[in-house]
Amino acid sequence: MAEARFQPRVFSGIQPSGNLTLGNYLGALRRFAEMQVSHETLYCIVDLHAITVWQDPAKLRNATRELAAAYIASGIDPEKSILFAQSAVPGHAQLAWVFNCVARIGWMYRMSQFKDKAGKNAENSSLGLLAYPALMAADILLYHATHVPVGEDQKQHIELTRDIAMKFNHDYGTDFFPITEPVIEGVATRVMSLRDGTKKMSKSDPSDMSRINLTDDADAIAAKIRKARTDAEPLPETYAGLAGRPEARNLVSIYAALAGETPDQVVAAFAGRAFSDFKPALADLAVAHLSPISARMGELMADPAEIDRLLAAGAERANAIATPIVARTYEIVGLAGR
Ligand code: AQP
Repeated sequence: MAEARFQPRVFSGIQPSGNLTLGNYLGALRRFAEMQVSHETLYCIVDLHAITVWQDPAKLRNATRELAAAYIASGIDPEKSILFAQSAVPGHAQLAWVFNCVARIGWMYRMSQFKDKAGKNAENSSLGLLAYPALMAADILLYHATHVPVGEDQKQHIELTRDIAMKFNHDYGTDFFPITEPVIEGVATRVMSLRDGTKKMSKSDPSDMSRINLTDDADAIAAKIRKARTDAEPLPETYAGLAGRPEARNLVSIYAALAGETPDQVVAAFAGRAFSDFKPALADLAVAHLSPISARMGELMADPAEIDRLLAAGAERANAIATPIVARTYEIVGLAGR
């Protein structure tokens, strides 16, 4: 039964859970800005996701505004893209409940992000942390989004979103929800920690030296890159020659992403040279890219009322798409409310 025809529509979100990193920028923000040129785009500040682990309320409110500022400073135009906070659109929580009843508990236990974040004490983590991927499926499917740009770490959650859409469609004999495609492209879909090349660069890593924050100043960026873990070997002739050297590969990939070059071009330009030569060039490149973003974020944060106004306008536009989709979902399921 062909109930819906799906226009290409892009949705993605970021948690307002603290310092945004170079990983968030290269894996997500920068690509979001590129996609708004050619697509209808919705970009969300997923504050309901953030509270799956405890957040200080005042800090959460500030982090929401700061993330809105980062979106805009990274090139997202709030007139063109729909930019909003998740909690301002009730449909996210409404659809998430339906998906909690469609998804299976076993699917949630298999998610590697849950295993990583819950750690050894999984029974003591919030129920929301376990159900996180059902809320993420609701975020995406609430807008019938067809494409979701994300970093590599979110691939498993998008696969689960597809499973939830398929099971809903199957259980209710419909094709109301699209089967969404992840968009994981570029050389920096998984930026690694500066202290451990096998771990993702993350805003919640306890070590600030493990990441470059979008708000770091030039001195902090240079110091973090100078102290980034590497090895004593020089750069080889080709990127393939960096096999087994995760920290070195990470720095080369970051350089390539920032410079708009291939990793092979970067390695060729520095072949035979030591990391002590490479690191200052990488630091200059990172500062040149991030300084204007951080300066623009500062300007935007000076007027929080304007950020709130932009987010409210975005929420209104998002609600206009979401409300009929929730109403139709409730009707399909047989719920009395509209
Ligand atoms: N290291 C990374 N490399 C590439 N992409 C990344 N992303 C995150 N880290 C990297 C992408 O950023 C988007 C938003 O992520 P998020 O904030 O919603 O949650 P996350 O993936 O859990 O990111 P963090 O930094 O690790 O946050 P915390 O520490 O709060 O959990 C996603 O598209 C993600 O792929």
